[in-house]
Amino acid sequence: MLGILGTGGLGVVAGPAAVLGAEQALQVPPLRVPVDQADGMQRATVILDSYSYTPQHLIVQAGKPVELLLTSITTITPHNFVLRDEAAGLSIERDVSAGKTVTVQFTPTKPGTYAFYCDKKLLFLPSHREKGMEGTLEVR
Ligand SMILES: [Cu+2]
Repeated sequence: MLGILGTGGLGVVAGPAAVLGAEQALQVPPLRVPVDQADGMQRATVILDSYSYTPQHLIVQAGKPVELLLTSITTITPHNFVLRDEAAGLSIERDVSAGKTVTVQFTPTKPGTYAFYCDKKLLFLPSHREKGMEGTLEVR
């Protein structure tokens, strides 16, 4: 009796555990953007690829300046970085050509969770955002 229960339990645990492992391998944890002691800037590099931002989730502190180095690692496809929230005073739209690095600076003042994304698209095709090129800026 005990033997049968034990085997059943193992079977149930093995399935979900294997699936979890596969998901975790694809995820990059949120980045708490560090404050540069030299100039007080919250500075991070964000890699742009087709069709992703890495890290995809950034955590910053309100009231302190942020500098993002947007680095494209594509060879042809141009991307951009759009972060817009009128109520929070955020209005950023910057093109990042293939293989280039562009710097954006802003100071978030209002805590909240904001989406950033790439709105590039070719005629009739879905936008890069629709292909998953989207990320989260969390302001605390
Ligand atoms: Cu794009």
